[in-house]
Amino acid sequence: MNADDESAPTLAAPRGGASVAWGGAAPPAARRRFLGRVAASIAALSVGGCDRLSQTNWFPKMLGSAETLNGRLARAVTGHEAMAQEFPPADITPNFRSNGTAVPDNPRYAALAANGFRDYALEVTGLVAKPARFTLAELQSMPSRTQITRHDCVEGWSAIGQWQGARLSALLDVVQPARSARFVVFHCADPMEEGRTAPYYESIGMDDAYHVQTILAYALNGAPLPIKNGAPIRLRVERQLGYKHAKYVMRLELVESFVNIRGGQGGYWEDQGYQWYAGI
Ligand SMILES: Nc1nc2c(c(=O)[nH]1)N[C@H]1C(S)=C(S)[C@@H](COP(=O)(O)O)O[C@H]1N2
Ligand SMILES: [Mo]
Repeated sequence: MNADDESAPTLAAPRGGASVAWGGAAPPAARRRFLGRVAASIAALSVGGCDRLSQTNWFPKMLGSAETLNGRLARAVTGHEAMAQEFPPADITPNFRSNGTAVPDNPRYAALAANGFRDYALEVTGLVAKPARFTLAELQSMPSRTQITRHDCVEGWSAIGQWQGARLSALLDVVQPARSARFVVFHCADPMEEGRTAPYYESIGMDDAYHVQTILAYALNGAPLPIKNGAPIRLRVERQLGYKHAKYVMRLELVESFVNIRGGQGGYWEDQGYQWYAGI
């Protein structure tokens, strides 16, 4: 791959805004182009066959929520189990930078942090048989995974870090999602606007939720997760872009749909126009 392969890679432009360029360490352009061609041909097919397809029962189920289309296309090509690339320790970026919130402006969070997060508990609510709370110590004693991966931010930077965390699949096995649960929503501690009414949030589908590399990370590069990187718990969902990796996670909510949550697009940045499925 040469530098020319990285031409014109952009995320879908936010509504009414400028498009966001990739940084230098973007993923293989060839795969993106391939996905793009697949997307284009399926889009063409769908448009051509729309009237006929929409008569069937499965069509609304399959395409009823446009936000899942990119994810379905990516999985059609790469499979549910496809792994994000992992790296040797020598590749770790010495000082993993912070982006977005570096310290949540939230008195409740400040009190938890001041006490070393000993009183923190991750709540799990929504469509589960057994709603639960997990202290940090409980999360640290659950089945875990340690992985060295590259974080790609749409703002044009990447960094490689070693993350350790509880497997989200292990936590889901405890709370037992209902069959109707289709998304895990991550509610964070950091308010994004004046008045503290709108904290950061994100959501992922169940295939990413059960993926082996999807963890609730409590350590970075062998040390407790720094506050600037999301302490005490931040999501790692390695096949997607940086903004999906919710920091300062306080509550998980299992839902069938996120249309009634906040702006209805499944995440803080999605509500500003970014893609819900942010595949790398
Ligand atoms: N709660 C919360 N999570 C967040 C953000 C944020 O501002 N608040 N920023 C996102 C973005 S855009 C990126 S690139 C990563 C940055 O993670 P880092 O601070 O560990 O580098 O966190 C993501 N998760
Ligand atoms: Mo980002």
